[in-house]
Amino acid sequence: MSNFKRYLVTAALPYANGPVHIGHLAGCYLPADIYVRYQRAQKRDIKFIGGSDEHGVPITIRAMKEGVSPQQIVDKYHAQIKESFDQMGISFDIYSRTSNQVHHETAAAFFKKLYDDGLFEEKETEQYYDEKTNTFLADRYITGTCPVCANPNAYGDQCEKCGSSLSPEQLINPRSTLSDAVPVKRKTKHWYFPLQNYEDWLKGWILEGHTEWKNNVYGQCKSWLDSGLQSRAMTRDSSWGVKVPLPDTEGKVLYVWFDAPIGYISATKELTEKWDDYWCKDDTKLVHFIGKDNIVFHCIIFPAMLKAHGGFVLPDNVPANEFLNIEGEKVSTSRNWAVWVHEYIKDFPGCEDMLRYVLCSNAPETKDNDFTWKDFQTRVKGELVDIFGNFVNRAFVLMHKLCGGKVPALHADVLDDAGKNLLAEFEVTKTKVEEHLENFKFRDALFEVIDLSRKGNKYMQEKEPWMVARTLAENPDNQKLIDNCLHICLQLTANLAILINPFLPGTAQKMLHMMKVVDKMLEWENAGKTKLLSVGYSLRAPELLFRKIEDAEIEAQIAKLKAGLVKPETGAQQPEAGSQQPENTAAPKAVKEQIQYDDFAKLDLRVGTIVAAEKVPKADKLLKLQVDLGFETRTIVSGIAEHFKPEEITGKQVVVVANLAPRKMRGIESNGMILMAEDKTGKLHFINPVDAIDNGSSVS
Ligand code: B3M
Ligand code: ZN
Repeated sequence: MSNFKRYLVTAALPYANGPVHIGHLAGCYLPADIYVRYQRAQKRDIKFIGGSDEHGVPITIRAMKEGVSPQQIVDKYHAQIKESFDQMGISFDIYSRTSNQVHHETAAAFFKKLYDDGLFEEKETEQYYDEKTNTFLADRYITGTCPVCANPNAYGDQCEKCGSSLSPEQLINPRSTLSDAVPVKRKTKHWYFPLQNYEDWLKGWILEGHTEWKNNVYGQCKSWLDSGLQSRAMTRDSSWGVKVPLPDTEGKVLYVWFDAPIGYISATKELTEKWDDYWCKDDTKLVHFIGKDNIVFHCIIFPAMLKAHGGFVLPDNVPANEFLNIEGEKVSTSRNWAVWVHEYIKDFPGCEDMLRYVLCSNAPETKDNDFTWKDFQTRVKGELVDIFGNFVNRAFVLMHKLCGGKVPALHADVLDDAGKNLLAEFEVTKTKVEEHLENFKFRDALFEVIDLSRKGNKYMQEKEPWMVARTLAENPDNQKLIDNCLHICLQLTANLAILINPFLPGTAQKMLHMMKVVDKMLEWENAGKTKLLSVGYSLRAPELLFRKIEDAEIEAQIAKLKAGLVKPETGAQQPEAGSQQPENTAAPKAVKEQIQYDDFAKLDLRVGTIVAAEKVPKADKLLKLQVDLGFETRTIVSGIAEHFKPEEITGKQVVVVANLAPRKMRGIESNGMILMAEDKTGKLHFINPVDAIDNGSSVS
């Protein structure tokens, strides 16, 4: 065992500019939570630190686009994210935020110390500036035509069409994504942190000192260090963030990646007066849980900052995960290709542990992995319902039926090898789970727990106590066989509660309730014990631990995902700053949820002719049409004014939904709807019969 006296565990601070999705959970919050819950059960002194990252350009841009203040953006998403974590059982000791006063003070003081120690380089450079919005533009916020492939929507750092990496100077007709203005160059002064000065130290510390780090983490560090480090600006021109604590620096703030990791320190200060025990004593084990895109910041830049500052512990490990894809495609928040945690909680109430289970058993620990709804359904059914849940349920049902609702005795005289072996497995499994968890192998650890319940099922199946019960009239002594089987199965159930607790805390609680025991039983030292439940103790009836996911539920989720209906509440289809999709590369519209023929047959579609058309006053989009349906002429208001002039369309035949309930638009009652096709550029086209036919003809 280690000689660490206390643990400090952090999970990356999510940007408060949107909700969290399941990729976030799988990548960092869930493994962090499992680790912390396990260490707490080991009675270790541990603090679990989290919070929202509330600074940075994406937040100011989101605010600008929504026409609200950055504070309003972060208030909204901080609350939403915090709630999602709560509901998923992510058990932070504190979930703070970087817009807090304590954080501003802590980050500013950190910067000031490095400044006073002469550790920054001061440099004046020219940067692109948007004069309309008065903002300096990061490369990503400049678009223009790619000099390589002529894509008109290339970014200032990269063309996503041909993959060329670019600088804003290379773009033809550069424009600001914020205002469409032509960016101009302006001089600006910033403070740079010379990372190259820490290169040798970092090489020794990581490449020689931390060979135990995960391959993906060690590998990324090595390639950064091998290619040589450079000075990085630690300040930005912006009005949102931690103000640079130096004279004459109006409009300058700390770079978000300078202040955010200091957020871990500020949050610990908020949590406890003894924060410096955790941050400043060598016998603290500091562990950062993050996703792979944050590796350089947590393994190189932040440690170099801590080293430069002095007096702080360095991370002992940074077990970063890779990414979780959804249904075979990369998560894209701008395209709305994501499973949002708050949506899941709403759609599957009470099923939080089931998601925790699937995200852990399929976690992207060593490579990118795929989440599919089908796999979700299969794992829940095949592993949770049929194995773990089934075992616990059978043990309880049979104990009520065959042992009077009480824990039966263990009779040594009839205890066979199968029983002895299974009892011995408790300790073996405990040791394996422990080893995996200490080494951040969460999938393997969880597998062992499920495997133990699988062994329990097999044992019960072999012993068939329900069959033995039929022999009792003839041979009353056989009750001992039944007792032994259920005694062992119930002690196993108690062990399962302890072992599953870090992964599925809600399930462990339900099991405690069924066994009428208190939380204390969940202490890790109890795992492996074979006498957790006393003989003669009466237990409750079983509760349902998990439920099956129906086909219809996953079909609905897939349809929702494909239809782009899973949206962050405010987000609509608005792409996020920095990841705008040029229109012609937007995802093709997926087919809507399946309907039955009867649903379709309710529509009455008819051919009609537009006999008159005029603009609706003060409505840019609407045309008022008179459509001759043969049996009558209808007034229909249609949102096509931006696409067609009234005179262009009079005389055209169209297909009309003739039985749509009337609706008032701008005071005009519209009686039906005309059908149009929209191509991928958003242009509308008429759908009409190839040959002119009688008005009123039905379409089916
Ligand atoms: N907010 C980036 C991210 O959410 C960043 C993490 C900060 S951790 C100090 O991926
Ligand atoms: Zn290109």
